[in-house]
Amino acid sequence: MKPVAVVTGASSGIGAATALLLAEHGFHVVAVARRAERLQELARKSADIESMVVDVTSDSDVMKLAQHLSGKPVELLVCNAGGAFDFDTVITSDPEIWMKTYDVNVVGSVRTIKALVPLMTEHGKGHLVLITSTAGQVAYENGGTYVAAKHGEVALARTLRLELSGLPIRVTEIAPGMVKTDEFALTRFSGDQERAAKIYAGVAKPLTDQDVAEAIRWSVMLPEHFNIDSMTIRPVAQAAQHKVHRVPN
Ligand code: 8X3
Repeated sequence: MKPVAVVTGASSGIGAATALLLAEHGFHVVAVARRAERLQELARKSADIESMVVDVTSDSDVMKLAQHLSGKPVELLVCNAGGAFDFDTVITSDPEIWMKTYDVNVVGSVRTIKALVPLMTEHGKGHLVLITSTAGQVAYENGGTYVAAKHGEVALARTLRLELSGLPIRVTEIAPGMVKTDEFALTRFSGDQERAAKIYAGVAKPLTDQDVAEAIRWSVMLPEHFNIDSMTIRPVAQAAQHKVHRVPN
């Protein structure tokens, strides 16, 4: 039986690209997200992808996922579900958005990890990969909700690595910088295409979801004694969070 990889937030972007790449590299992938149609579309692309509608903010959904996986060789969990839902100063931000951002990015990962680690322990090995962000390393104006949540997710990865010490479970945190996906910036700007496009304006080659998937695949396929604690990846044009080379058009 092929090793099982669970990818959250798999209905688009980095999650979908990762599901496809892992399926090409010997995993049976359980692709989870909230949007059934998109997941089904993804599952049609590979016989090694099955889909399941799971909202990581729902205890009962995550419990259903664990039940479905019970007895299966679960070796990998990619905690990718997340996102930014505003671009606002702390002073003008909405506390509800703080809660939502923290719930999806941090507690959603916690829920899924809590549910799946016992299966990995039973199986005898496992790997938790948390897709954080360079927003988990440095603060930026109008990024408060997302910056705080991503700092939280980094802390989660670090804590887990200590607490799981002695178990054959690897913990990797991958922090992408500027990645151009279909939805990240659009979601942040509530569907405003013009504002979303400005994020990438003049940047020769932002990272793609496939680039991030490749970093995940590489970390996962290293020998089992070899743990990537943390990996920061950016396009060459982004020297630092605030230092992006843009070519005027
Ligand atoms: C996305 C990177 O720079 O928008 O995780 O925070 S950034």
